[in-house]
Amino acid sequence: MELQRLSADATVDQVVDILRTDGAVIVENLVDVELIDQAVAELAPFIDATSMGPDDFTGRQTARTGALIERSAACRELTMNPLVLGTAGELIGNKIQIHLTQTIAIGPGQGAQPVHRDQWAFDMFPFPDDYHVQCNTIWAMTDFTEANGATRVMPGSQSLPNDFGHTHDETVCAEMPKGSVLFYTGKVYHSGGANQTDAVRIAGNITYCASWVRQEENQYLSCSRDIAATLPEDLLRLMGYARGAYALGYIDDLRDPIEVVRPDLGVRGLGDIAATIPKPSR
Ligand SMILES: O=C(O)CCC(=O)C(=O)O
Ligand SMILES: [Fe+2]
Repeated sequence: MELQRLSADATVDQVVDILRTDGAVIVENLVDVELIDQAVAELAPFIDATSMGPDDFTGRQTARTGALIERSAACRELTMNPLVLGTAGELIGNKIQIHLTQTIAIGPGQGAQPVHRDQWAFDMFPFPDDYHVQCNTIWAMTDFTEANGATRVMPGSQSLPNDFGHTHDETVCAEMPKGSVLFYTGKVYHSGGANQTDAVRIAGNITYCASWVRQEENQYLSCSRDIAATLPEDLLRLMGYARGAYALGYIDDLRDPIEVVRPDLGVRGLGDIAATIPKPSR
């Protein structure tokens, strides 16, 4: 089964429909390459200073560089891409927040990563098949080719049992030009590919999760207060400077957490508890 591809004028409904059936979809050339080149230029000193992964899962020839909100204005724009936010909100069906931000720079000689599901990060919690706790993106920050380690995906694998038994023979390759994005759910089996070239493959991996779970990358500690104070309200809320539900994440005397970085933006009270009661299903 091949990965489906959409063009940059794709709608949220089109992306979500394919995510529900295949677990992954590529949107080609969603942003200009200039934005990607800006991100890579902003991040280059940090990527260069990042140690290689400590194990075979993170990749011993792979540099994972986080804190993209702190470090890159271009990545803030990628994080807030309207098609991405619309898709994540619709798939998760809940208030959402940033789960993690990282570049994944797969170096020459890196072998393929073990095939896995990203939602295993939640300590293997058995989320129901129809509940999506997360929605993920991998932006191609270089061209992605089979030879340089493009992400590998098993489309349609989201309902298979949990095990490490899947091989790369069962996967297809998310080849795509720089500026394209691979959307994939937390349930679909996938992996980083093997890099058999002399050049580094760079991905911008930005993921989103339901606002009631713990984030994979701690946004409060990965972004300094000084930078946070300069960010727009919608991005701060997405980082987690918000209540994740009626009473989740307030500070001290029921205050809005955004007041820590932007005292002018705090909203009094916890929220509307009546709105949190599920409507009877039809
Ligand atoms: O680098 C990639 O293409 C995928 C990496 C990945 O799936 C992961 O680290 O969870
Ligand atoms: Fe993954």
